[in-house]
Amino acid sequence: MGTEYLKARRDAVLDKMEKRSIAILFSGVAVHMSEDAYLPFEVNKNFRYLTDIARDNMILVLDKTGEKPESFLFIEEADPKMEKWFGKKLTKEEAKEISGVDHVMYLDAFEARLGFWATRRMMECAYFDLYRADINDMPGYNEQKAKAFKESFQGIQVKDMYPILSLMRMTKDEEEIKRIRHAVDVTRQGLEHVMKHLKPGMMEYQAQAHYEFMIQYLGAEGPSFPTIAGSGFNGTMLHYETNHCKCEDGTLLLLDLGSKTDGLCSDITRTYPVNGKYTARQKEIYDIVLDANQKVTAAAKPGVTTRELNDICKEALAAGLKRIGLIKEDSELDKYYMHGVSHMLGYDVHDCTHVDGLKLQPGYVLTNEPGIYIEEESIGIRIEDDLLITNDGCEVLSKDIIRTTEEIEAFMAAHKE
Ligand SMILES: [Mn+2]
Repeated sequence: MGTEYLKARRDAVLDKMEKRSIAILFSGVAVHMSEDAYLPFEVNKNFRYLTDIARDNMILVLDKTGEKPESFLFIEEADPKMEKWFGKKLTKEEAKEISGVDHVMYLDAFEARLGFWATRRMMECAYFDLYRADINDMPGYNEQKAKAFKESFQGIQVKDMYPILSLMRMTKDEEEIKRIRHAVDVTRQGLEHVMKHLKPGMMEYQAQAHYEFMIQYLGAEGPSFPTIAGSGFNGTMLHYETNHCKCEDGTLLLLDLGSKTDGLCSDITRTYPVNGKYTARQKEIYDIVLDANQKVTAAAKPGVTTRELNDICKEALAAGLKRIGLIKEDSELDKYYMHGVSHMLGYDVHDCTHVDGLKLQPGYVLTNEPGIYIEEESIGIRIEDDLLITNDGCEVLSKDIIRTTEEIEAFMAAHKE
């Protein structure tokens, strides 16, 4: 496949940029945690999307000021002394081979080059990634750089490239779909490993360790978000991440987890019986959640909105809970189900979240995750699959991750030590 898919992505961005403009995208810098320790480096996702490189201190420039559009990558020049401490930097040749950009240069050439674009090429507009998740967040690295640019180039308009990238990233190309499939398959193997070992008395963090061992063993970059392993009552807390309790006999273990492979994420939830058998009550609730999951899958197709999927989910859950007498009115469902059924999935687990209310299109990848949380019975059940929207419906990317109570009980029974 080479780097054709990256060139296609960059060309699509260039296509949407204004004439006499450039786009400047920083990969970011590692953030200090304390003393000389750093937080794990998180590359800017748009930078990775356009280069397939997850390294700090790099700059991608898409240049639309000349006769034909060109791409530039500015990288650090290796210092052998520093490499002894912090590992090898990419060489120009390696950076070019991975990204397929037209020109790779060292960072010290960046300013002169910027001056050239600004004056000799009469650049009118510069795009930066100005995304901020929350209005109260500190400005990110790219936003700080945009501010500095604005101050030194008063006559050049600064624009946000995030809307362009975000819309593009909603529709996955073949390479992204291939990688998400892989991430989902790694997650399947991780979950099967948990099912093989799960038994009463196991600590939640041990179930987490079984999962994370297997995905790491299979070469994943790591979990795509902090693993949620909530047993019994803890399964009713949506973002329980402490995972420090014992999985008691007769309870359920809710596992909401994912893997990241080559930058792309999976996000799956399964709810297993700790001792290998669901109680009649657990099964009753489980099947209501599964019914909602299946109805959402059946409805997911181009033209439908995630809001409509959520309505379908709520209708199914409410009907089920009314049937077993847990609620009388649809409005009471809020007590047992309080989140959306779906979010986009991609380079981020909650991918391109600002694009709300859009109609689904072929190539979108999203989750399908109904749940029921009954605090007073310590029953928390969620079943989450990953869907790829096709031309006339959807494909369940996680179809091979077993989900019925019968399949799960049979699997656990077959692998009891
Ligand atoms: Mn999810």
